[in-house]
Amino acid sequence: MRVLILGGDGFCGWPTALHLSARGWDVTIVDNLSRRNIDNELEVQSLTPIRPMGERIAAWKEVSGREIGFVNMTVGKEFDRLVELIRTERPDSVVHFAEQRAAPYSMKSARHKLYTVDNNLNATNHLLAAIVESGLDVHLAHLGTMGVYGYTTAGLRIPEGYLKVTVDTDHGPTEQEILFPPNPGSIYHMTKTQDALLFQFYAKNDGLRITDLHQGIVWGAQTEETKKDERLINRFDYDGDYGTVLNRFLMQAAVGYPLTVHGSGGQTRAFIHIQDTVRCVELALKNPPRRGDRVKILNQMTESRRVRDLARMVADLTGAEVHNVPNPRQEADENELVVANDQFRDLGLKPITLAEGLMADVTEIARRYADRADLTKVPCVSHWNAARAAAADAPATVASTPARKAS
Ligand code: USQ
Repeated sequence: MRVLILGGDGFCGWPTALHLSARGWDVTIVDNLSRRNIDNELEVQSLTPIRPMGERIAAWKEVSGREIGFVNMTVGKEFDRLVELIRTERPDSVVHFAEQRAAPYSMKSARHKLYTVDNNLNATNHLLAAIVESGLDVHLAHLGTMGVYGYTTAGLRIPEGYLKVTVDTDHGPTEQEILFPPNPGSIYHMTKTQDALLFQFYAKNDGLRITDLHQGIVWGAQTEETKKDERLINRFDYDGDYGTVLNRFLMQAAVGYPLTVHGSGGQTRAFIHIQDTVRCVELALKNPPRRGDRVKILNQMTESRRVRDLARMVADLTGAEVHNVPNPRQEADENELVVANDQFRDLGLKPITLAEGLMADVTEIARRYADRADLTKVPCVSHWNAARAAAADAPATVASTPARKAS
């Protein structure tokens, strides 16, 4: 089976490429290395020493005996090359990670908003149009986000993409299934809600086979394959733009930085370990929709947690201090989040849940590379609007949780 991994140099893309290659897939990575360029722009590096793409691929060949191809291409800008690549490679599937994925980065300035919309929507539309143009029957699996649903429970278990509604018609009430109403909380999340409409259109108009994976917040750093050799190590973001909440807390604990809980920490979010991310992508590729099916939407998460509870777990594990800082984001202080993930469970996923051993693993990696950390990059300085920026300048009004001494 052949697969193109668009965005295969990133935090989810690289371990997915290795996971599929290890299971016998013929993998080609397509990436323009934009994530590394953003590191240069932000003047911060992955905590872990990721290697250049050529070295990564050579190390994988040495370790596994397997080849991975690499094409340097901007998916949303080089349409003719993309069509040619699909025609030449004739992949069974394409996995689409080639989008700017950080909400805070997308909200930094007008320029970052424009870049995120331009990059993400063009990548998705070019890819869909290129698959149609190639004339081949290629399954597309896209990495979407739980954030398309917003984080309001509305008293229901968030379904997998489609919502049953009853509509009053001239013939009385009738039942329909509609796309779950989008409710994005950042420009980045908004691009994923727009992707969903592109998918609906191309599935209906061109019969494309599409799977959209609505993923929660990924935590952890390593998978079975990235652990095999230091040259295969995955990236680990800890900065205020790209670092995600649990990995940031574990890293902060490792370097003695008080855990940065935004506001009350009552925000509930969905989580998944990076090892489960790669398993889910494999399961999705092995179970594609049939031609003519509607877009298949799966919730790719394994558990929901409140931010302050995560901070408490990390503090209990490591003795870290917890600080409540003004929230730079425009988001609800408190929310419930109950999510259906029956499809992956039915496909056989045995979810990894937050366990001390795995959290300790991440802390151990953070400790190992602590001297690479630039602590000035830890605070989140990207504000959702002017009022949030002004609040950040004002003296903090939210009290800190009493400090615990490091053991
Ligand atoms: N938060 C803190 N302290 C921090 C960092 C974050 O309290 O130091 C809070 C945020 O305010 C937010 C929550 O933690 O309430 C999650 O923030 P995050 O940075 O971990 O995640 P988010 O910005 O939502 O985005 C991440 C990925 C994105 C993915 C999304 C899945 O960057 O690519 O789509 O998680 S989800 O959140 O389920 O939509």
